[in-house]
Amino acid sequence: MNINELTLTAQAMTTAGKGLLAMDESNPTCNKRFAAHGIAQTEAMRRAYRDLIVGAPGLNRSIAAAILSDETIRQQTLAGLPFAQALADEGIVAGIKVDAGAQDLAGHPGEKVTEGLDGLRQRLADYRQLGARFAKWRAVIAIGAGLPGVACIDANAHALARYAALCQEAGLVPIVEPEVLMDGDHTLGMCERVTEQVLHVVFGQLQAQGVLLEGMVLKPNMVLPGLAAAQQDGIDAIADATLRCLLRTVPAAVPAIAFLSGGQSPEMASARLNAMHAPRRLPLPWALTFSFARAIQEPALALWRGEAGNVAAAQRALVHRADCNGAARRGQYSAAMESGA
Ligand code: 5MM
Repeated sequence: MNINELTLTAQAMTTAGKGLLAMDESNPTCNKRFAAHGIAQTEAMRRAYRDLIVGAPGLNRSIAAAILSDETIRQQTLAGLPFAQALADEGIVAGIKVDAGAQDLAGHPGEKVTEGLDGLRQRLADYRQLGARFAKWRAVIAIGAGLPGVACIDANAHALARYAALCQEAGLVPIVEPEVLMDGDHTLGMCERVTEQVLHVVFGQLQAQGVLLEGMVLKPNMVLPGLAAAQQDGIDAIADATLRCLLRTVPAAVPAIAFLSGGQSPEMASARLNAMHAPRRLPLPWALTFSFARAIQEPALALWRGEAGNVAAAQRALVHRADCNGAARRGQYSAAMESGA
């Protein structure tokens, strides 16, 4: 393990004032998003869309790193550059989603375990050759009647830790993403309890597998009430619950925490991240930033609709959302940034 390289990469990915852009949707997920906007679900259109993103002028002002999918890291931009190279040329660190998706957990209805460890050592070596400097693996944890169970949390935490150790062996910084889903009518308090339990188990497994905390990034959910919860708590309650949960569970040696957006509206994701940087909540032991997919991409995708004539407008919308989140990371976001966007 090259400790120096891992530490420097983790710091570069989460450098001050910037965050990560998740553009690693698998083909089925990307196609689903395209279908919602009437966009053709083809490899050429996925390439054109990722070209729009990577070529957006000013993207590197607020984006330090971008997560690619297997298809994209093997493609070239429309100008003929490998996507990882095009990102590197803009000073954006390229990474790769390496999990093989969440499958039903045997014997545990309603629960999933993320697969993809078989052959991972070789795939990581290949991705490094293709220009990746970090990787990402997402586990999903559902809240429901009797859920999550211990078996689901343990299985996912164990897989995350084994993935992370393999990444560091290969010289790639692992993004460890245990996502507690927003689906359901659970309370903010329930999400806090489950997220705390999950993170305790995840960090126990990371320690057991010998993962270097200084050379990883945590990508958790914010602590939120369920989408169908009767009480939708305010921004300050969410910021307090999220920070209380993270302060209880995430060691200070971890350099950065980069939230997923998980289905929040773009504006709410920015506002909640911003609230966590209010002066009265500082200082925090780790950098606290974003690794959003939908909360950065959705407005741009809706504008693009697969039309070449809409590319410039979509790029402006994308960079606007990135800049809003860059500002939120500094505690400088306000609703006024949205007017005239
Ligand atoms: C939770 O999903 C990740 C963050 O995205 P949001 O900010 O939209 O919540 C995201 O990186 C996700 O893991 C990728 O889109 C890949 O998803 P699939 O399910 O296609 O592997």
